Amino acid sequence: MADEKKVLFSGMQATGNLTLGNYLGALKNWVSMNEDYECYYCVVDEHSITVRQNPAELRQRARALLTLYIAAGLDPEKNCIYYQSHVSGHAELAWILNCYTYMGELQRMTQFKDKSAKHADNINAGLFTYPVLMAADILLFQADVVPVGIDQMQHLELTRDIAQRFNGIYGDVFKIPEAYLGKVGAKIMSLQDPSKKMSKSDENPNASIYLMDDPDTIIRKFKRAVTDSGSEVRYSEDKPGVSNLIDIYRATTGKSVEEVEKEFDGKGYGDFKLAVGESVVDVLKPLQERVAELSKDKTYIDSIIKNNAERANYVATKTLRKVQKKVGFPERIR
Ligand code: ATP
Ligand code: LTN
Repeated sequence: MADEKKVLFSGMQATGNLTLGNYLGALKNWVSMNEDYECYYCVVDEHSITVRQNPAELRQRARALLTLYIAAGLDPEKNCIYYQSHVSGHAELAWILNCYTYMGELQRMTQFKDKSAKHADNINAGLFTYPVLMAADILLFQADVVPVGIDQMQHLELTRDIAQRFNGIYGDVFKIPEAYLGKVGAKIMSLQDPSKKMSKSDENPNASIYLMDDPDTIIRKFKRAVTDSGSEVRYSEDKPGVSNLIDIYRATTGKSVEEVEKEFDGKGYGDFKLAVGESVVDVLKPLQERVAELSKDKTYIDSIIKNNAERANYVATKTLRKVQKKVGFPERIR
């Protein structure tokens, strides 16, 4: 990896089943950007335990997610793909940054408000400081760019504020990261309620396309997708259901809004929904096949996990030691 490349960092939680929203809003962009950056793709298992998890399931999901990163086209020889929990610098830096983040800032985070409403019986301190751990993830690697979906923009703004505050006190320690939003697909909406984002934690399985759904299920879910009054396939604010399906179709086929509208001119919603479903099957089928193939190669995946954790640890420790020195922790005696 050439030294002059800019750094890209991103991550996903190993909670629930990944959706088409995760793929089109994040993973797909990671793949399209990865040649131009020095990339770190993290499975953020430490973030996952802010919501109660079944340990065996979390372990299995974390591995499946790491495998999915590779299956999606991220080459683990060229990109650093690893588990957050294997690099202790994440938690260590998060602790330090907690002391440079205000309660008021964290109280404003909409994800915290949403998740505390959803998990009212377990509003733990980790859920509250979740964005600080995310800031630590990003700043530890001196990332220039962070590709995410729209829902993570507020966390990214906070990351920048924390970094600027820290730099203001101690000099230039952290690179100030920029968010990267894809042109299409940065916010895929629920198929059952187009005012809500498609989410892996939605209780209604028909609201989301899961990346591992089989073709029949995918087609069925699109057929059942909520559309709007009228019968025209047109992109507009008063047609949120149809517009969401157009966005999905654009993201899977690369077509423009005009091309899509023209293609379905004079045709009804039925034809359109079927075409969207088929385009999603075309994207997900090869991905699923590759996941199945890769999952069989335990030795290969294990070697990726080991080597990449070492590489990530090396880079993370460099930033961590610098920060520890700045805040006044005693030097290590060698
Ligand atoms: P949950 O719904 O359980 O909160 P999530 O689906 O938001 O989880 P994350 O692991 O938090 O999943 O997100 C991983 C990445 O996918 C993030 O970059 C996020 O912005 C993106 N993402 C999630 N949902 C969507 C969506 N509906 N449209 C576009 N991008 C999305
Ligand atoms: N908070 C993100 C996941 C996440 C992340 C990160 C994304 C954790 N650390 C660092 C980008 C960079 C989420 O919930 N989607």
